[in-house]
Amino acid sequence: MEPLIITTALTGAETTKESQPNLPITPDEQVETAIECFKAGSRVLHLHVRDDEGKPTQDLERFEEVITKLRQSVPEMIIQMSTGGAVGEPFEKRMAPLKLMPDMATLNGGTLNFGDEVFMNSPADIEKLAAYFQVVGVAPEIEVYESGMIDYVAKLVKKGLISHTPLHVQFVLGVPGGMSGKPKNMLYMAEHLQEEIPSATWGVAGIGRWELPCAVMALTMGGHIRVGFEDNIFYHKGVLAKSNAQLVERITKMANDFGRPIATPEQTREILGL
Ligand code: KMH
Ligand code: ZN
Repeated sequence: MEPLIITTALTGAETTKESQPNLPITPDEQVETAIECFKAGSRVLHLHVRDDEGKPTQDLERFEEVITKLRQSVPEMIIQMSTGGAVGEPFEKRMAPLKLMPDMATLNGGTLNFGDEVFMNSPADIEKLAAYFQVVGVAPEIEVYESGMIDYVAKLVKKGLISHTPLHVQFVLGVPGGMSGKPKNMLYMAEHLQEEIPSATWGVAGIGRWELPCAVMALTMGGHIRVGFEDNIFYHKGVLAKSNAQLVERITKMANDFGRPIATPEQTREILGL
């Protein structure tokens, strides 16, 4: 079976220390978490950063500080910076981290209601960001929250606005306002992606209670898996996870039991075309 890539979304923009006391927010906490998660089998780090007050920021200096420390401490981990940021962040600020040449960065495939807010990704902004990815030569990971976003991204691929191959697409399922992580939704998303962008690879980030059901589906379907406190803070219903690494360890154990190998750093780069 295709080796499994586990991505850790360690911090995010929405999760608070109040809700999850073990949320890594300082650069040192983020580096320590990255080391633990790499050891537990994770190969990609989906990175948001926080300011000194713990608030989400797209500040370039903070990203640079973290990426520099990560490259020293865990050089084989693939760093994927967020261009999504927090809801309401100006688009220019969201684009800025690409200047730091991470291995990858996210490219969100459309606008959706995000809880009580609206996560804006206008066609003009998406196309501008897609063009910027090509200029700087960073690999995008496409974030899609419902199936229509796959159709839209496929159009950008056909127009040549997105050219990285194989294109890696993350199904983010369970955001209040987006598609949920029901098995039939996952089957549909995977089939639809295969029809529209046959060469694409995919992973799933199940939000909240959808994290584990989506992971189990992806494990058997040959997709990749994202876990971490950006998406889900619990280990079991009502029981907080002790760390991001604990969530990674569970997926690694499931994969081992199931007989699906964990991707090595080299295999991860090959699968993602890095
Ligand atoms: N924080 C969410 C509004 C991304 O990283 O590209 C968007 C997000 C997506 O987290
Ligand atoms: Zn994110």
